[in-house]
Amino acid sequence: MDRRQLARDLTAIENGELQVDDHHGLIVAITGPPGVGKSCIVDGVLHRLAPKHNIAVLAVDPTSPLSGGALLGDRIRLSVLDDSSKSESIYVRSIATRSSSGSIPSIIKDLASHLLANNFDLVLIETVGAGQSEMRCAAVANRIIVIEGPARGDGIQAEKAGLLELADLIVVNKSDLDGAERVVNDLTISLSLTNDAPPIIRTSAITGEGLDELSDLILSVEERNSSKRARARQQLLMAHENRIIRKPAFDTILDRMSEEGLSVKDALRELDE
Ligand SMILES: Nc1nc2c(ncn2[C@@H]2O[C@H](COP(=O)(O)OP(=O)(O)OP(=O)(O)O)[C@@H](O)[C@H]2O)c(=O)[nH]1
Ligand SMILES: [Mg+2]
Repeated sequence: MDRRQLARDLTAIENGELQVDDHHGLIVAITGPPGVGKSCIVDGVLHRLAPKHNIAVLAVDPTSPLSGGALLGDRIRLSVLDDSSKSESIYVRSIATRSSSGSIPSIIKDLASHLLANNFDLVLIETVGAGQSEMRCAAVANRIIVIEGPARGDGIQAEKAGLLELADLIVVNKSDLDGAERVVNDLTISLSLTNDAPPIIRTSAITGEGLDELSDLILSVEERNSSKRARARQQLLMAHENRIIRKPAFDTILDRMSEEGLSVKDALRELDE
């Protein structure tokens, strides 16, 4: 595969200059709070699955428009890329969530589809599970793995973010540290009320515990019914939002709202016309 052509295609997709059709295949989102070990886990998984599998990684960079793209590409430093026997079957791309013409989740969906159509058998999306837009990035995938870590005294992060509902698998990372066991127990208890609870496994990106199992599960984990529905919900909301954003009158209506005091209600009515 010609990497330079691929990079050019992906840039064209990001810029809205290349349309792609949905392509069937495995897209797995790896999401969780900042610093929980997502990138280290992706690295460990790539070490195990490459070169047998061709894997693309889309790292969604939450760089704010204020800090610009300075950190771009730095957030995901993968040791597996130094191994030439594996790096040829891996492709990594960072996506900045800077303001862009299109919606980030739908761009990610298109990038993933294009990669699947170009010989990659797995696309991993690394995204920080922090807010609504990140949840939508994860909902683009057809499997979602939520990474948790030892509690930091503020309860279960993912639960707060509503991410557990989307999870097909929960990974408690940093099992080498105190407190990981406690998180596993807390999660098990809070999920015991759900009839289709996701499995929970423990990993340590430092000792390697659980990474073989996780690598297998990435390829084989079942889609839960409730996560399917939660993803469908996010996707539908996203599609609806895109439809409004793409209306030719959208920008002028925003101008009129800010400059002439057009009400939200009237704006909606005009958009519907
Ligand atoms: N003790 C321990 N440290 C870990 C483990 N996994 C990752 N770390 C450390 O946690 C820090 C963050 O790891 P990353 O992989 O960058 O975490 P991340 O979730 O990708 O972070 P963001 O992308 O910034 O949200 C690094 O200093 C890692 O060395 C683990 O299993 N055990
Ligand atoms: Mg990371």
